[in-house]
Amino acid sequence: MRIDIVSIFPEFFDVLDISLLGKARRAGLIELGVHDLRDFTHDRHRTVDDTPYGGGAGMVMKPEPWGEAFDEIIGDPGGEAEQDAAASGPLVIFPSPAGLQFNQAMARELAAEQHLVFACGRYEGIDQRVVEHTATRARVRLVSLGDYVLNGGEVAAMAMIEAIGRLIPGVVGNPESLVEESHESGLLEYPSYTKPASWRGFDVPPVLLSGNHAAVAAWRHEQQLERTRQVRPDLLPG
Ligand code: 6GU
Repeated sequence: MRIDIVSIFPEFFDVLDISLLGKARRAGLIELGVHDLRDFTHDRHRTVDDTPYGGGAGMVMKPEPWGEAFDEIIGDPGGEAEQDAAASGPLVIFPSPAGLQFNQAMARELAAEQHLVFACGRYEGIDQRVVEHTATRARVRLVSLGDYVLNGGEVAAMAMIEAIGRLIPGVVGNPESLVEESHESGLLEYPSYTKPASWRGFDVPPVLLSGNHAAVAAWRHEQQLERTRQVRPDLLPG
């Protein structure tokens, strides 16, 4: 998968060199391009924002640098090819608290894409025409991390890239470890234990030491249900 990121803080994404995703990049499973939005400005101050039409607090990101950044990253399919490009080309994600809420199902869906572009806005957001114009040459989605406010799209993009990246085949060494996690089954994950069997007066649940695989599986499923009932009843059907 190819991932491009446009941001005024490209150094935010330096951490993608380390850990699992860094390894995936070195293995060629993920190709990453981080672009500084200011490189697409032409004034001395490398201006990316301006005051909002209609008034109000804060600043809005100007459309021109975004347009030039996408010209370079997406290209301009033009004319007849536009429809095809929009169907099979990159998917552009605008992290935004006004977007559809990100979840594991969306991460799975996005992990099947060939090319993702993350457009990280700051301030009060990006001029809306950037979204509309980009939609004429690529598929576009506004995606939110949840119902709270971040200062910009960078941390949201990072969270999505980690959730998506680990679902790309080969990125996580043992694919079985992906199966029993929270949200994959629609339930929260069961609690895990390792040695020693007794620690500071707390014992590992005896069923896990029993060697009875069916009993272990049943206990784990019951724990998933109980945890989900307690903490996230909204995830349970009915
Ligand atoms: Cl994607 N962006 C910003 N700025 N704030 C958020 C968010 C995204 N998701 C939740 N809060």
